[in-house]
Amino acid sequence: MENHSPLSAARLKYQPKLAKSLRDGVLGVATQKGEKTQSIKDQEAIAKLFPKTYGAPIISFASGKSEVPARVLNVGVVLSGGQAPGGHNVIAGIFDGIKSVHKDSKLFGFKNGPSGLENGDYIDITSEYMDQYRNTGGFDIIGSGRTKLEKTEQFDRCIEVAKKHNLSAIVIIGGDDSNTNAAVLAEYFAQKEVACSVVGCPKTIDGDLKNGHIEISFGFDTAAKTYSNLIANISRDANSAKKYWHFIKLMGRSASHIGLEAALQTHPNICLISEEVAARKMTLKQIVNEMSDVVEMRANAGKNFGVALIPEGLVEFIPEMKTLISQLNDNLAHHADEVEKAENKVEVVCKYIEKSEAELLKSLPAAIQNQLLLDRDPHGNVQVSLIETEKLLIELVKKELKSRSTFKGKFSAQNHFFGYEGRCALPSNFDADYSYGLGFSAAVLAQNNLTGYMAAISNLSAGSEGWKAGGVPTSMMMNMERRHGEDKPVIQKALVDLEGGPFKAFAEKRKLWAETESYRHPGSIQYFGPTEICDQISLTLALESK
Ligand code: FBP
Repeated sequence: MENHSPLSAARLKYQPKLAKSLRDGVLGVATQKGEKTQSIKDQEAIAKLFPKTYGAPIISFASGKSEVPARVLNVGVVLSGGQAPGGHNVIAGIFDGIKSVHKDSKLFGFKNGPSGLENGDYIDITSEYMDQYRNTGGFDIIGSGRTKLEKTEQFDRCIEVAKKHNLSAIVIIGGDDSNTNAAVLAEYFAQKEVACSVVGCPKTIDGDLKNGHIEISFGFDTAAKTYSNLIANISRDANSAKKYWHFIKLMGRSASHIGLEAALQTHPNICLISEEVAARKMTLKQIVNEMSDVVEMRANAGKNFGVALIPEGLVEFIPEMKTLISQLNDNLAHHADEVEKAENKVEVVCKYIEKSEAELLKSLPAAIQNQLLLDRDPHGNVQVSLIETEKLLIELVKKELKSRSTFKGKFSAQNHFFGYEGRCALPSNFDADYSYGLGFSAAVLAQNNLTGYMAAISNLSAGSEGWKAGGVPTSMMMNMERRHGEDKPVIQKALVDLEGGPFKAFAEKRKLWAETESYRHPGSIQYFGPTEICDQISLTLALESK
């Protein structure tokens, strides 16, 4: 216990709250089957690609008795992609679930992501080992990775591993891409008549893996609450010192769910929503002008301070920036050497891209030009998440204000980026309970030999007493999308819905928040104490559930 603080030691003993139907152990769960299902779009194409698993019914769990007799379950688990608070509890839920079926059941923790499964590299998760990780943040119990399981050779290696260890099921804990790959793997196993289920669990702080059946991915709640606390602290600092504007970029990849939730929690003076920027087809200049208008309006009221939230994926949603990035991706691949050697890289690149994009590139600060030209991923693409949008906007707003004869205030700005700070936080009670329930549900799916499903818990705004557990066929969430020049079946990513409750609640208040200091202070996550403080759900989930 020497590495434990009093709080982390107490959290190890926390017993996550389970949906009623799961409380008698896996063998005390009856599975009820719904109607034949279909995918949200492109039904014919997806049915063809998933002949064995397409059309499976939605499964709901009820207190009762499992139809399948008790047996030893050997289950493999994989953590895929970015860390999200609750991952350890999914594993704890699977562990307790399969042990409730048979004490000799075994959990194989495949190490460092999908590559561990493919290579058969695993940790035997024992009771003592599991107990060190209950209710903790992070993915360090087995590690995570971003290897994609998508090629036939990889699937065949997974079959060898499944056979070698006599696996009854593999649980893949991941985001939309990893769950898509889990569904493809499930179909492959079914076609090859491998008696091993493959099921998924919805993970990502980004909150973009949700739909009519999955209300939210685990991890979003804790990450958004962690950032909101930091933002609220900064707001109070800004309102105390009254001398800085704070431009804060928030992780979340493409979607702006994290930014929107943080705005609802903290009431900043400005919050950009990428989906709105795209819908309004805003140029970078327009964004800068609107931000500058708020800075000037506040300066006129004697307030040379404020807080602005910026979603990580913003640049990709600005149509002209998107075009610039795509032209850079194409042209840098062909002229990499020439650009690399050139003293003035921008001049060289501008020879190859369209005039309007060249002008845009030249108008950007030098540091951003460098990020656009130099930071490339292994496929040669610009790494959009590394672009320091918060610094870019500070520079451009500064320039814009300087050009305005009407601006009489001061603009002194600090930049921040919150991302990794929230991904491994101690899971909130919501995430601890929810992810444990997801893991337990995955164990029920495994016991019942159900494959191609995602564990699902719904009615989340009703408190754990009202939670409904079950499984949803992953193929239901799919549509066809163009990826690397090919049509592929993928789970549809959920972006912020501009007609949805959360965005509308924000849009109604943002003018007031811009003008005033209506800053809200949610405080840090509370783990022990009154339910209304410790078990509160995200405002996004509450507003979407209305
Ligand atoms: P997942 O989609 O895998 O859950 O990743 C979430 C995320 O935290 C994004 O918000 C962020 O853009 C990305 O991971 C950062 O990736 P990395 O951990 O590789 O730096």
